[in-house]
Parts: sequence; C-alpha cells; structure tokens
Amino acid sequence: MSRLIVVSNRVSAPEQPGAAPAGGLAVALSAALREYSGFWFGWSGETVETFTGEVHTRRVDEVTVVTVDLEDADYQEYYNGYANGTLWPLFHYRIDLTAYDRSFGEGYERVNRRFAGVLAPLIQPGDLIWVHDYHMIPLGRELRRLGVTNPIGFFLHIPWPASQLLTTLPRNRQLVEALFSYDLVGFQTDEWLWAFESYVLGEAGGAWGRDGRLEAFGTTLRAQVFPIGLDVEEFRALAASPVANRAYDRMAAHSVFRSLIVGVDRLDYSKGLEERLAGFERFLADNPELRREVLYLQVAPTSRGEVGVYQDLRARIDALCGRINGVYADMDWTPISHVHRTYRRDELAGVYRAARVCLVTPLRDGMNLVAKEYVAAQKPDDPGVLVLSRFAGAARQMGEAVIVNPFSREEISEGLKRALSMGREERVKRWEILMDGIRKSGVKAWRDSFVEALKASHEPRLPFIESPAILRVRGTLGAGPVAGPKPPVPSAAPGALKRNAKRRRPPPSDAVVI
Ligand code: GDG
Repeated sequence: MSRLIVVSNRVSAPEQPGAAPAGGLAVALSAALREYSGFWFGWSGETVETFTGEVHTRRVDEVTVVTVDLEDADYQEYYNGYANGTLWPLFHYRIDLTAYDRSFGEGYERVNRRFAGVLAPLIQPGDLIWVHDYHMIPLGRELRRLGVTNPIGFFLHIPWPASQLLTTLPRNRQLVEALFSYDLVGFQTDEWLWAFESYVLGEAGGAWGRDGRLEAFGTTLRAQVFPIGLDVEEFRALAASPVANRAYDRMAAHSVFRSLIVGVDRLDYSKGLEERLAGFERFLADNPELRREVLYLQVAPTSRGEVGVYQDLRARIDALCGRINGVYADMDWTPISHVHRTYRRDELAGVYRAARVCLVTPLRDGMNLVAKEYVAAQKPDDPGVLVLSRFAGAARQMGEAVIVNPFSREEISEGLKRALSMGREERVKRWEILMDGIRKSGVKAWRDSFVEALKASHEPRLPFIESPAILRVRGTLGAGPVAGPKPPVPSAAPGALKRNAKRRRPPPSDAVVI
C-alpha cells in the first residue's frame, strides 16, 4: 500500500495531556491517518529566531508526526499575516477585515518554499501527498519545482469565495495558478466547487477538458466535492463515557426544569457569535413567558488571540453578554453563561447530550463539525434539536435541522422557539434522518474517497529529477522521516543555533488549534 503523507499547517494529535484541544481539521486528520502508513507533516507551533529546517519526529496516538519550527517573522507574516489576516477573512466573505499587505504575501510564499524544501527529501516514489487548507496553497507548486512527481492533492476546509471577492486580492491569479500544480483539489460543498470553477472559467480563461478535468495555465486538474465528517461511532462512545456522563449530570443539575441551549465555537467572527447573541436577546424580548425556561451556555475558546480583530471580538462578545444578562437576569437566574476556556472532547460530548438545542449559526463556514458532533451525541429516544445556519457547509447535508439565516435576529429567535417547542416524535424523526446522513458521510468515507480520487486523477508527469537542492539535503537526511541523524542547517547563519531561542506560538492558554 502507498504511504500517505498528510501536510497541514498545524500538526496535532488530539488530547495530549496539557495540550490545546484540536480544531475541526486536526481532529479529522488524526482519525484519517491512524489507518494509513506514512506521516503527518507541518509546523511544530514553535518559532525560533532563525529558521534551521531541522525536523522533529515523534509518534503520537498511533500517528507519526514530523514537524519543523518556523522563524518569528514567518509566524507574523505567514500565520498571523497572509493566512489568518488575508485569506481567512477574504474566503469568509469579510473583505472589510482583509489585510492586503504585500509583505504578508511574501512571507506566505517563503514559508511554503521552506516547507517544500524540508518535505521533498522525505518523499519516496509511490507516496501519496495530501495537502490541507489555505495556509498551504503554494506548497504543491513548490514541491513540483523541486522535482516531486508523486500524486499531490489539496483539500480546502474553508469556503471558496465568489470571484467578485477573490479578485480583490492582488495576485489572485497566481494563487489559483498554484492550485493547478495539484492533481486533485477538493472542496467541502458543491457551492464552493462551483465558485472555484466559475473563477477558472470566467477569470483565468480556463475550459473544461476531458473526463471532467479543468484546464488552465497550460495544465489540468480534477476538482471535486468531499464533505468532511466525523468518526461517528467514536464520538458516540465518547458521549457515553464516564467523563461525558459527569458533564451531562452537571449540566442537567444546573438546568433542572429548564431547557439548556448550547453553542460551541472557536471565538471567530465567521462563527456569527454577535449575531447569535442578538438573536437570543430578541428571543428573550419576544417571549417573556419562555424567558425563565431557558439557559444558554456559549463555549467560545480563544483562537488566534494575538490578532487584533480577535481581541476586539472577544471584548465585544463579553460586553454583549454582560449587557443582555444585565437587562434580563434575576437574582436566581442568569440567561447566558459564556466561557472562554476549553473543555475536553468527552466533556463537550456530555454537554451536547444535555442540551435541548444547539445553536450553530456561522455567517460562513466550510462545513462545521460542531453541528455533526451535536447530532452524534444525542439520545435516540429523546434527541435535541439543531438550529443551523444556511451558510454553513453542513446545511447542504443537514436539511432536517431548523435552518435559519444567521444575519436575521428574528429568524434566530423564531428558529429557537420552534426548536424548543418541537414535540418528541418530530425530534426523533428529524434526528434519525440527520444521524443516518452523518453516518454515511463519516470521516473514513471522506478520507478514502479523497485518496481513491487522488490515485485516479494523477497523470504521469516528467520523470523525477532530483534537483541539487534535494540531493544536498537527502545526502545527510536519509529517505525516511522517522529515524536518522538530525538534518543539517540549510540556511542558518553560523552559530545561530546557540542563540536560537524557541517560543511556543500561540501561548498554551490559547485554545483551539487550527
Ligand atoms: C475548519 C473549518 C470545517 C471547540 N471548542 C472546543 C473544542 N472545539 C472543537 C469542536 C470541533 C472543532 O473544535 C471546531 O470545528 P469546526 O468544524 O466547527 O470549525 P473550525 O475549527 O473553524 O474548522 C470548518 C473544519 O475545518 C473541518 O474541515 O468544518 O468549516 O472552518 O471539533 O468540538 N474541542 C475541545 N474543547 C473545546 O472547548 N476539545
């Protein structure tokens, strides 16, 4: 069997003691890798003063992970800069928050070149390479430049923006051209796939080629939809674990005679938290008789806490919760509890099970795994109701949820009321259909269908020409990623290692890794 090399910005095996919990991408990838030989490659989450290219290899939770440290400037320009200050807001339709600084783009290209330079010597003939997400778009092109001819696929976890938005990005054409170095490009939903096709055909002068391939920039690729899912049975087992039961009991005792409403989101503007709170406030205003019947728990762990927009968002959410509680709370009842800390995954599963309603109302979201986790955790004979934004990729598969427009506080309020008043029979009927759907499109189906499509879409490229750069590194690194001496220092200044102080990025208090 071919080895599978998974590449993503952050490499994280979930739930290491003391580590930050993994975001949706990391949880899904870890589940995917456990059954393949190969390794997971990416950034260590640490920075050093001077890039060395030294790889760290370890085995975590049955997965071999290979990481490399980045430089302080890389972290600012690539991670906080282009990836999270430019591409993330732009791809989530927030051009008002998009930073267009040129230096960020240069840092992004530099880091992708660095990743490629470290990864290329670790690749063996026959390996399949699967690159993930917006941090890594140019990586395929850089690997090709270094002579890698293996099948390389790319999966985008977030939305692909409409062409009108993408064209606001300087060098948008180069970004899309870079995707044409891959054999296969995957999206979460048909909506994001159509937006990509529309750019290629309308802006890049591309055309349809044979077998449904897209042709542009003198080459071809296959683009397809692969909706990400959960390991449903694993999550159901978590929801029945002793830790989950304790969390369930705590929440049940806390909300006795009341209905618990839950929201779980990384603290991010794409998740629509402010609009959701405004919708909840509207619900309280419109339904005085139901006020004391509900408790709303919002878990919103900090994410990218070093970025200014995220700090501002946190301050606004805190103020909004404080204001709503100030207006509506009584001496024995407070409508909203909001917490910025993270919980263990099994604790969360217990909280989901105790909640009568889950509010998942992003303004734009590639998929949204919380929606699926909530459904997976429910009791079959008395399930809760999912209220879901029509702008989450998950809504394309989860039509039995109560679908709302997250920009409308009236729709959130009405959706919440409808969910709270839904009888058991209808809840069970809707839940069974949702459950059937998430079982059929679980994480294994996602992984296997992508890997199969990658093998099928690979077209022979020029023979593997080992560039001098690769030969230089390979000479001391060996072919495999696992054992072997530490590699040399390809680009460091003499003596740099001695004073090459490491920093953990972001700090350990920061929460969900993405
Ligand atoms: C990206 C895309 C796409 C949250 N709080 C805690 C915690 N979480 C976990 C959830 C869930 C994950 O984080 C969030 O996943 P999402 O899918 O909702 O969102 P993103 O992090 O934005 O992920 C998204 C995903 O990639 C996968 O392709 O669905 O559209 O934006 O798993 O449970 N986990 C723990 N404690 C917390 O406090 N343990």
